[in-house]
Amino acid sequence: MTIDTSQPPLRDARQVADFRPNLILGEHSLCPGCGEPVALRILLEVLQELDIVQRTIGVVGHGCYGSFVRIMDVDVLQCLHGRAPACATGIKRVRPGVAVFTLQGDGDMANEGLQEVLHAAARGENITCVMLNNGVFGDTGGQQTATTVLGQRTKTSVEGRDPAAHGYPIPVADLVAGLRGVGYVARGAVSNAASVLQAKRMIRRAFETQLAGGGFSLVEILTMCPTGWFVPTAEGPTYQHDTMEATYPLGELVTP
Ligand SMILES: Cc1ncc(C[n+]2csc(CCOP(=O)(O)OP(=O)(O)O)c2C)c(N)n1
Ligand code: SF4
Ligand SMILES: [Mg+2]
Repeated sequence: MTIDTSQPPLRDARQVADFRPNLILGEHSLCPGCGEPVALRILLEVLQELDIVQRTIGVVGHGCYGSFVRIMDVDVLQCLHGRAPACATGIKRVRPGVAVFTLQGDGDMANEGLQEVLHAAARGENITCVMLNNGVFGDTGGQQTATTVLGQRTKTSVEGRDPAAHGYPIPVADLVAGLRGVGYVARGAVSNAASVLQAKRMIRRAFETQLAGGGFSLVEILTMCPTGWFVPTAEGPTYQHDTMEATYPLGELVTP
């Protein structure tokens, strides 16, 4: 067989467009099939579309997403586990003219710092918190978190989460939605194209709420973690839909 060298190699030929937003400076190092880079992408796209990149400060917690601080072209700081809403509060009060967001996981927000997000919400702090909920401490090997759904297998609940032994999952968005002083709360997902678009709209509304001085906003985003869920990479979205989305319905819980 002769090789037609006038054609680009297959890998280049399939590259129909540059899909990487220019606020992402390099390759991420997360697992194939991870939902967190998708969430990062839509978050950064919203900042660009609202034209607030130059006046935004992010506060990032600790989890697999923590490595994004190296590749995102936005001013960010990383704080102690779970403390991002408190750090964001301080930044916003000192610099009320900037948009301030947190980027945390379920382990960071719901286990290590649940009080931080609840108090920030109850104070009506004019900040936006984003929680990436995969139901595991992904970064440390896939242990159970407060949001692990019943029956879900994790490194520390290998037979599946059992309420008698492990208690019930904590629905963070619902807790926050029950507090006065809250401007916008929503739960989205990134398991298919439609949910990615919906989650992006939610992030945009959360930032719009903050820019309008509308008080605390939270977007919980369900993200695939095939590694921590013990499922093949390609089955991550289906697993997420069948398990997590059944426990955590998607939609807006509080709107301005
Ligand atoms: C005080 C403290 N608690 C726990 C840890 C370990 N730790 C670091 S990252 C992490 C996982 C965080 O999980 P999550 O926020 O859900 O992020 P994911 O990795 O799932 O994206 C844990 C438990 C630590 N380093 N220090
Ligand atoms: S362990 Fe899970 S959350 Fe962490 S990078 Fe891998 S798939 Fe993503
Ligand atoms: Mg997690």
